Amino acid sequence: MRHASPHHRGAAIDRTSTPDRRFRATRARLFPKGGFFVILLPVQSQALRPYEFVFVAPAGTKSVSVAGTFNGWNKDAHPMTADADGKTYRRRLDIPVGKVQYKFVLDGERWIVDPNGKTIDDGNGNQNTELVILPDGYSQPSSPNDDSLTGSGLLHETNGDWINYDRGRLTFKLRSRENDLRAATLRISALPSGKEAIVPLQRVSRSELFDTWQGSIPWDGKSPTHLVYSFKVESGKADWSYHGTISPPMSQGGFEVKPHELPFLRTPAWIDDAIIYQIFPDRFANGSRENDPKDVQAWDTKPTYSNRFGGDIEGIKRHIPYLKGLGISALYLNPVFKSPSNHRYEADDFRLIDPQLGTNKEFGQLTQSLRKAGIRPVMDWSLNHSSPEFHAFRDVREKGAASPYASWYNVYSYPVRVQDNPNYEAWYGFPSMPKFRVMNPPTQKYLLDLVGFWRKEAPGLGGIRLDVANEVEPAFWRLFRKEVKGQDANLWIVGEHWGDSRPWLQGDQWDGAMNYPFREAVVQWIAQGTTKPSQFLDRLFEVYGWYSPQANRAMLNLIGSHDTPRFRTLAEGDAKLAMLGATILLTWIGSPSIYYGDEVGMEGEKDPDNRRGMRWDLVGESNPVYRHYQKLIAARRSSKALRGGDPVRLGADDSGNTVAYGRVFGKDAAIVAINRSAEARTVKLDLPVSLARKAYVDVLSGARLRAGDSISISLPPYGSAVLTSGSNASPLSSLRPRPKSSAPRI
Ligand SMILES: [Ca+2]
Ligand SMILES: [Ca+2]
Repeated sequence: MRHASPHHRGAAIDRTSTPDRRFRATRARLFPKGGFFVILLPVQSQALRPYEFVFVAPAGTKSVSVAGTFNGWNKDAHPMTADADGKTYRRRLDIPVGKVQYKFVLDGERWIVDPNGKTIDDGNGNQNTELVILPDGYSQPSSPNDDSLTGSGLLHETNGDWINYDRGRLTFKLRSRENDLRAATLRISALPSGKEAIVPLQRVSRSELFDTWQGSIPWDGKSPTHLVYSFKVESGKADWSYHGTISPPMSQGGFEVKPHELPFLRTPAWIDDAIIYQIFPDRFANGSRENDPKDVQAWDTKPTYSNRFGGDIEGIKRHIPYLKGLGISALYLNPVFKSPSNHRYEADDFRLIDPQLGTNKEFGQLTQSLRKAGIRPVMDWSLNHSSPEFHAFRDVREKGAASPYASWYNVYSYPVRVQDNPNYEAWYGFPSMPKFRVMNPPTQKYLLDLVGFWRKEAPGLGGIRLDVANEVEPAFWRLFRKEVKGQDANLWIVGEHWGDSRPWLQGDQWDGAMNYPFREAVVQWIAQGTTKPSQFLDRLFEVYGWYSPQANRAMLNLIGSHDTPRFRTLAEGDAKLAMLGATILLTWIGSPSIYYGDEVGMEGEKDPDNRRGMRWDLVGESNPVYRHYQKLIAARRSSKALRGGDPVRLGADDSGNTVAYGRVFGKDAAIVAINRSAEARTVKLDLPVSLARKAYVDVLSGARLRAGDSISISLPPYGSAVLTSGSNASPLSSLRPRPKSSAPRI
């Protein structure tokens, strides 16, 4: 798509006379008084453009706000104001150019799409309104061969969105209009030494609107450094200097940054190598009949929203050998706090293990035993809300406004009524989930103190998954991160958010997020067959491009969870397609999370059916799905490239229905090829230097392959290959000189 959606409204604001305010002042500098030169410069860079949201509310609406990708879907961030007519609500905001999504929020809880906007499905069944804000100048064509530049597409800023530190290198990103530049170069010098480097940038991704260019210099991640830099951008025979403003080539001025002062995201090292297994505690294994609820159901009962199967901590403990044998290294447990529901997402008591699961002591023994077995336990905390039985809310129910806990919740009127349409703020309006005011000091203290409490109670704790984390104030997560990392920098913080999680992964909140956009891409191409290979690979790399490499590695990648239908069921029960999904899950960048039972090919519709009792009878080498998972896990454990390597795009063949990508970590390499067609295919790939001239083993078939500058991979119908480079790479690889780092250390 090249043009603004014809559906969006109110966009006719000032398209020409308002260059981004940050650049207005500097523009004048280019034309010094008395100067005689006149150079036609492109329109200046644009990060934001003003846009007015307009919504005509139904009668009886008390408030309307707009929430979207530009404010982290925060319904409180941007309330709209009613016109004199009392029903037309407006809000003018500066919106990032490019694609954004939003919804209107009525009375703080009803999320609706813009009836006058373009509705899109986010792939998870959620409908959002999509808005495309084009920078100036996009109506003209662009080419890397013409002598012109769409300056409004250029962007770089001196913050963590554009500069990153990871694995010994400082990386700089530059955005340009898609297909506009022939080349881009970073010119950088260090103060006070004046030492300089010229770094040619690589184009690392391309979307409909923008290209992303990137280059890096070595840095140790901590030494104080003062850097001054600018970008040389070239199109056709022309070139320009960009340093916030676009100037004639070789003009003075530059961005300045002290990288040691930037709050780069620092994630636990262990998560880079993790393979996660997710357990819904009531459904994994029943190790003790003594703690069973009175109405416990038979293990193979069809799940309902309320029935219970008696799964418990003892059951998990007894299956540690199974988990260890499977090769997983982290265990994500759905909530275990005392709770009235079988999913336990609303806690009666955040300091007490549900008696139907066991005791705090048993839980501590479990976490210790898991760690001994090389498995880091990850707890699931729902700090957004409590149950109505939580002591604070119970007190408010009993004492009303006089309760010392009244400030812990948003209560609209007293007495509190726990019933439909509750008179207090609740998650999704569910009376069973009264929402905390997490920034209320005593509430905040109670919730932050849980970190220290559970670190003691659950020795070996590896991480915390944050439920509905996009609905909690970012200010709270900033405090939460300080608390967690202050106690143990190795605790992994992973937030639940189903879309683009960039706002939370800037170094001050979470380490990673549930990677539902990844899942959506795999589901659509593999399970449902509704997208083409090229669309699939584009989307995978687009999502990858959202985040820093370390955030990508700390994502919880999944193809199914307690909140989605089982992958195999979405593939209409097809085991081969389920195995292709597993291949991608276990070979893409990010920490793969296996939803219990997927490894034996379990099925289940959307919840609660996706929470069936674990099928222990399906575990065994004769089960091809299980064998496939075993091989993939073993491959990931033995290949540095598969665990932490950067992804490399190799090819997508829409007519053959195949995809291939690589993973590269130093000299270690892997190639993954997927055939989603019913025919056998041979995929021929031209390889970049990082993957070429190596000896590979297909961990799925055992076949040995030797790659030259290209490779041919034979794939069975609905089959895949996972090639990992052996420790002794082909002697051919020594014939080609390795590319030298283009930047000297400064
Ligand atoms: Ca151009
Ligand atoms: Ca039990």
